Amino acid sequence: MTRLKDSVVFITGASAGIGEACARAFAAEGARLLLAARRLDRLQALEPDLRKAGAADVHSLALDVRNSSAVESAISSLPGNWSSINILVNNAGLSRGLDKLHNGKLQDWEEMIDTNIKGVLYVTRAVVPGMVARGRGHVVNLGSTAGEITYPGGGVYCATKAGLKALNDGLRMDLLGTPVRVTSVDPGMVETEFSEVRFHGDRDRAAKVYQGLTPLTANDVADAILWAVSRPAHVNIAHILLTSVDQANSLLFNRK
Ligand code: NDP
Ligand code: 8X3
Repeated sequence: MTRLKDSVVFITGASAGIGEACARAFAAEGARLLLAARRLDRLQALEPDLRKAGAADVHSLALDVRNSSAVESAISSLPGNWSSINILVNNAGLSRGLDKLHNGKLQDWEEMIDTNIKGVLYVTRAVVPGMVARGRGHVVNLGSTAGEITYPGGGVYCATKAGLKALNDGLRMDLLGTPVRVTSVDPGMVETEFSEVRFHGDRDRAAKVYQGLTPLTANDVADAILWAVSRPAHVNIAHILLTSVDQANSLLFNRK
């Protein structure tokens, strides 16, 4: 088992949903949590709870992963005791809209591509060289069932997650010969703020996404991530695909 106590775990998008659940799960293992999101107030509000849950320390950063220079300077200016990141959870991401591609909004596309692809690249580029130099590290990327099978209206979101799958595999190949591990955790539907963000704050429409079925919870996904990163150091989990029992893939659901 890889022990997580006192490991520095950097989680992007830790202010809500899966990222927040990961922060709680790693806190319970005694990790040192480096948390990033645009809503710093939310991260700071979580800190007391995380410390109470067992986090060895917590450091929160206001960061928009779409801003390459902000990412670079946030990582290069970390205080010495935070700079040796052991685990990176590339979780920050979002979907916007469910329009047919030929009617899609350019602003929605830019946001998804800039966050889900370019944001992951910027953070990975800033963090992974240090892992290689120190001879220790694990990168976890949040993929999706959407990266396996495209669904109508989701073309651009699905393309970002399919692209991320390629990046995950490419990074694992490029890191061959180093001890740094790379894992993609690909959930199906998880009830978080994801759909509310997709529908630009329309809560009624968001609630309908989960009606009549039992979706995954953010904790279910955090569990899978915790399992992947706690395998013995010679074991690399390349890919975990998980759905609720009410979902077979991106297109097939059991709705009552
Ligand atoms: P939430 O909307 O609940 O959380 C998204 C998190 O990402 C928030 O903390 C948000 O923080 C952060 N975020 C978004 N944009 C940025 C940005 N530009 N810079 C920094 N942080 C950002 O969604 P989920 O927890 O569900 O989603 C987390 C990840 O899981 C995403 O990559 C998503 O694609 C993926 N996923 C989600 C599934 C689902 O059904 N929910 C299923 C499969 C994968 P803030 O707004 O404060 O910046
Ligand atoms: C999120 C899952 O099916 O809503 O990646 O796109 S889905």
